[in-house]
Amino acid sequence: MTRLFVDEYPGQARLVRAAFLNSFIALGLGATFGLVQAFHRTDIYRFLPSPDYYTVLTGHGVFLVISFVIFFLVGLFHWAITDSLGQRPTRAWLSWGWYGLMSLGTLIIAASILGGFFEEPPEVLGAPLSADVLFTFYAPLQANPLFYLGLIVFFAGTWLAGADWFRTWLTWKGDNPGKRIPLPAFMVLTTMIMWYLGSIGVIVSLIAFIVPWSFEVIPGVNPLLTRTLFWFFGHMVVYFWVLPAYLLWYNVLPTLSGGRLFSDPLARVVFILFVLLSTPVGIHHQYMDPGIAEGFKFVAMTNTMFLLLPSLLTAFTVVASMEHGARQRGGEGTFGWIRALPWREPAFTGMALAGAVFAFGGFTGIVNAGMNINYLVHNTLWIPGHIHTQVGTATALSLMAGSYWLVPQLTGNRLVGRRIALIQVVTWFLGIVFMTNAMYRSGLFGVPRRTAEPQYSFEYDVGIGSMGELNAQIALGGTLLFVATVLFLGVMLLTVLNRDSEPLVDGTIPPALSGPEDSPRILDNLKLWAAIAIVLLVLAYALPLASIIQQGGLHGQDIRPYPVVLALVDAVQHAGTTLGVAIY
Ligand code: HEM
Ligand SMILES: [Cu+2]
Repeated sequence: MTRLFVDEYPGQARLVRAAFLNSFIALGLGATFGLVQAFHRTDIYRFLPSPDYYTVLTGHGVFLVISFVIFFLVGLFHWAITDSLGQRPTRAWLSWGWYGLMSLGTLIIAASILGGFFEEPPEVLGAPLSADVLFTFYAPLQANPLFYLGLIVFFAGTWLAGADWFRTWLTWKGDNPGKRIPLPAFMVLTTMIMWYLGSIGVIVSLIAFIVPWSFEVIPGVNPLLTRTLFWFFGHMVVYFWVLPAYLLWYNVLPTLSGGRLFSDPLARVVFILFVLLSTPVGIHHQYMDPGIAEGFKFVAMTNTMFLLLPSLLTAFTVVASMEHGARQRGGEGTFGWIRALPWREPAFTGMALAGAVFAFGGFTGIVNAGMNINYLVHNTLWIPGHIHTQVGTATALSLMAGSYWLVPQLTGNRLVGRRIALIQVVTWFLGIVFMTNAMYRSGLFGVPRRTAEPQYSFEYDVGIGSMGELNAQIALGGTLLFVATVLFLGVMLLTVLNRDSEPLVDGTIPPALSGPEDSPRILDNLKLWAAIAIVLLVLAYALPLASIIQQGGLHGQDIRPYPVVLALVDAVQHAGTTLGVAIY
């Protein structure tokens, strides 16, 4: 007997489908931009003028890591809360309210970015409609005010979504006094506590500084302050991107492997560690920023190394669960059990490959985190290499694989093209191996990131292979990724249209081998963990922020672009005076 989410909660399924639809549109747009970048920056095929590269790159970053991932996340979380608590969210208008705000915010953001493609962008709110500020939108790069307003509306939507799920949980708690929070719901709630705490930085930065500055209400901003507030949020957000994948790995992957989750208590510990540690580490993105004392950077580095712990625990728990599943299916031997896993199942294979890539991303993350080695890779193509193994694959591929399992339960339609789905996940995996391998290596030879023209006018001296070979791999990898995206979207579209069919999946998630009753009750005390997280945040950020404001002021100097020629004349005159000769 298949138990379908859509039959039990038709209203909730509709909202999840709507969120997924937005997510998939963003994925299609973002992947197209990614392909353009891969061809442009390797100089293999160009059809846009280079200045437009930054519009493309902003769109790529924002559509993928904001719209694609976060819309999927809210859909997945809405499903997880409803399904695991067995409880409908209490107010339908509230649910559709956050969905509406997030969609409106996204439309505004998208318009402000895409406006940049016009030769003469229309004037909106006193500035040309364009937002070439990349997804790290701190000063001094400045976008049209609409871009920031769109972000604020979007963030408001996510806050409201969290409120919706907390309400649902409180209602459930009232009806089920003393019961342990089911694991998927626990993951949703802890992730949202993390999001509330971590997004405060960027919201303050937007409302107090960047928006007034973009409207020219205040003369300038302290760039280091907006950077620091951005990264206060900027590291936490990477976990916000990855935790939906974790939710799938902990809850769905063991089932798909034919077994059960190894340890529910360990999973709870992992999510609490993220609440505590994911925000007080943001300064590790600022090792190269002048104006922040080395000591603060060192503290951030130490915190970051602690943050490896939850990832390693996850690797252990998830692999142990897969092994358990494989042995249930008759797998034997030290490694022989791996063959007994259901490799023909696209949802399984996609998630397993995503997990494998995540491990590589984790190792390269340790390189980024080291204060001294970071100087080697900072702002090189190594960094997008890292991004694409983490959010670009661990998350994106898990979400796509998860869709193969979840979308049939949300639509009541059978998945179309299982073989194509299998080819799709493998194609993505191959694409990412080519692209990121070449990105990592290019980075080690100093090829910069975020530039349309990385070739300058000299030849890079690459250790092994050649620059041509690295570029070819980036273009090939990018093409495979794009093809995989198109296949995924095609399978999804056909599945949604596949009306008169019955899904083959069963949505039941079996209980963990070591269940919640084995974990201390204090783990479910969300108030306590939130309070400790706030203390850690204050400890990590109070002094650096105070010192930044003391040095540069709340609003800093006027940092409008300064004409270089004038600066040069000044400098020459200054040199002349110093030397005792008058130069005019
Ligand atoms: C079709 C698949 C994709 C291709 C071909 C692709 C290609 C690229 C390339 C070539 C860059 C480097 C641009 C530069 O630094 O000059 C880049 C940057 C980036 N990509 Fe992708 N990518 C793809 C999918 C993804 C996905 C799925 C995600 C996340 C969910 C993602 C997130 C990012 C981010 C965050 C950056 C950095 C943006 C910035 O520096 O502001 N990409 N991508
Ligand atoms: Cu970080």
